[in-house]
Amino acid sequence: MSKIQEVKTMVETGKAKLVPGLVQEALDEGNAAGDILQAMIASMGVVGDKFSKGEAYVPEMLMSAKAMSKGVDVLKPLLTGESSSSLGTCVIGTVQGDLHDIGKNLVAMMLESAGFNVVDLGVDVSADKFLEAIKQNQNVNLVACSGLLTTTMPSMRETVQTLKASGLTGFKVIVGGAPVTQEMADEIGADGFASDAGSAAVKAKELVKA
Ligand code: B1M
Repeated sequence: MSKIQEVKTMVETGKAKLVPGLVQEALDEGNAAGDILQAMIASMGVVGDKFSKGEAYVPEMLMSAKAMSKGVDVLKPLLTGESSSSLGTCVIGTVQGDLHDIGKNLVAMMLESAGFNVVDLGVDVSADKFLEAIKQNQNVNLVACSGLLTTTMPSMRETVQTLKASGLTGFKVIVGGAPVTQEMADEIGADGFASDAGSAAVKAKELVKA
C-alpha cells in the first residue's frame, strides 16, 4: 500500500496518533502536500457516506475529523507561503448551529497565506458575534462564513442579511461549504462564493481589490 493510501485509510479509521507520522512519510516519499490533503478530504467523504448509510456514527466522524486535523497540522507549513503583502483583515467563522470546522480551518489557512490577517471566531458563530468582531477589529474588509449543514443554511442567510443591514461598511462577505452554491450565495446577498479553500483565497483577493 502506498503511503498516501495508508494516510487515507488511517483518516478513514480515525487513527489520529498515526496520521501525522504517515503524512510526514508520504511527504518524504515525494508526494505533494496538496495531493495528501486531497486524499484526506476524500477520506472524509468516505466517512460521510458511511454515516449516511448507517455504517458509521458521530463518534467515528469525530475521530476521523481529529485524525485529519492532525494531518493538516503537518502539511500547514507547506501549504501556506509567507506573504509579504497585507490585504486587510478577514473575520471567519462557521455559522450558528454548525460545529464543522475542518473546511473553515483550511479556508482560514489559505486566506492567511494569501495575505489576510485572519480573526477566527470558531464554530457556532451567531450573526451578532460576526458583527461584534467587525467592530472590535481594525480594517475588517472581508467576512467569511462557512456552513456544512443544510439545516444551518437559514443561519447563513440570517448572518449575511444581518451584516448587510447593519449599516457597517467597508467589507465584503464570502460564503462557502458543501451545501452552498453560487445561486444560493447570490440569493442571500453574499458578495462572493467559493467551492474550496484554494478558490476562496482567489475570490477573496478579487473581492477586496474590486
Ligand atoms: Co457531520 N455531517 N454532522 N460531523 N460531517 C456532514 C457534513 C454530512 C454531509 C454527513 C453525511 O450525512 N453524509 C451531514 C450533513 C448532511 C446535510 O446537512 N445535508 C452531517 C451531519 C448530518 C451531522 C450531524 C447532524 C450528525 C448528528 O449529530 N446526527 C452533526 C451536526 C453537528 C452540528 O454541526 N451541529 C454532525 C457532526 C459532525 C462531527 C462533529 C462529528 C464532525 C465534525 C468535526 C469537525 O469539523 N471538527 C462531522 C464530520 C467530520 C462530517 C463529515 C464526515 C466530514 C466534514 C469534513 O470535515 N469534510 C461530513 C461528510 C462530508 O463532508 N462528506 C459530515 C472535509 C472538509 C475539508 O470539507 O468542510 O466540506 P468541507 O470544506 C470544503 C468545502 O466545503 C469548502 O472548502 C473545503 C475544501 O477545501 N468550504 C468553503 C468550507 N467552508 C468554506 C467557506 C468558504 C469557501 C469554501 O468561504 C467562506
